[in-house]
Amino acid sequence: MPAQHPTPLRFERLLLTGAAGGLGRVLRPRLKAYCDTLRVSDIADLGDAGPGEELHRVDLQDKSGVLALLQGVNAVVHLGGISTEQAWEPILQANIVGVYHLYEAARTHGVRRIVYASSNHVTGFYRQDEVLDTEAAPRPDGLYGVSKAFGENLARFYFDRYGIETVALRIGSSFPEPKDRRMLATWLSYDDLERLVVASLTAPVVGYSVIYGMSDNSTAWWDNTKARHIGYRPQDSSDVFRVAVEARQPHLDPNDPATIYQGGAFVRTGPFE
Ligand code: NAI
Ligand code: 15L
Repeated sequence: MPAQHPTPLRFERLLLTGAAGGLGRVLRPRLKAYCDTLRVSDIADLGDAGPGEELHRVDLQDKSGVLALLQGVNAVVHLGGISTEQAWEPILQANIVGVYHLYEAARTHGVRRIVYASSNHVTGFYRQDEVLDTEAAPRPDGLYGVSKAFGENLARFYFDRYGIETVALRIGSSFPEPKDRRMLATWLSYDDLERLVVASLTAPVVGYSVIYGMSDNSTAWWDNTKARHIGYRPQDSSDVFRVAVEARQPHLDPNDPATIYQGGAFVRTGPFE
């Protein structure tokens, strides 16, 4: 039975990986309210350090770099890595080798909790007429989805073996607005993303948990009932965009795999060289 550790509501030092990316740039200013020091990392340029920030330019492939990155950190929000379907080699290095480096570094330094940006593409080959709960078996829709399923499995192992807690966020589509009809179901507003990440960091006990990252959308393919212990309450909804989105995309091809499956166009993207 792994040891349980109290979770502080404010952290001394939080690590945000992937801080130069789309969601990293959203969360970077917001997470400062929850920690004394925010350490941000990416392989890409991070700009200048703001008050209370530490900048680390680290490639997730670099085992010793990742080890140093996690020193002195209380908890991690792990967004870094390849975020779309791409060639195997970058996915392998960032999302498989990289996530292993992250968990090994967490084990070495005694980091107790990781909020892991997984993806809805772990279950992208379920149909859009199915509603999944958080225990549905993975049906990845590409190598990217497979790599996120690997990260989830690794996280589960590091909890069972070493007691490192993880909340795996199967994020839907987190953008300023839903871009198409599919995103009316998958959309996660930026404010709800913050609520989800903060709830995942601060819930007293999470063990290894999976939760889908979506706002309170009327159309939904996912049921987070089994993740209620995390205490995430979405406040936004794609519904306010519905009329405009449907006007932009009035017709859907019922034979298009992107219309049939939850993963949308990811189910027919690739293979890449
Ligand atoms: P993004 O692609 O904009 O950001 C990812 C960041 O990771 C980039 O800044 C990139 O430089 C960095 N990165 C890539 N390879 C790296 C490496 N080898 N070492 C260090 N850093 C590396 O992606 P976005 O949209 O910000 O997503 C963040 C996370 O959330 C990703 O893990 C993505 O898979 C996941 N996610 C995002 C969704 C969304 O709607 N934005 C939906 C589902 C999952
Ligand atoms: C993801 O996993 C991607 O990171 C993001 O760019 C979106 O494409 C999202 O899924 C989605 O399914 O809309």
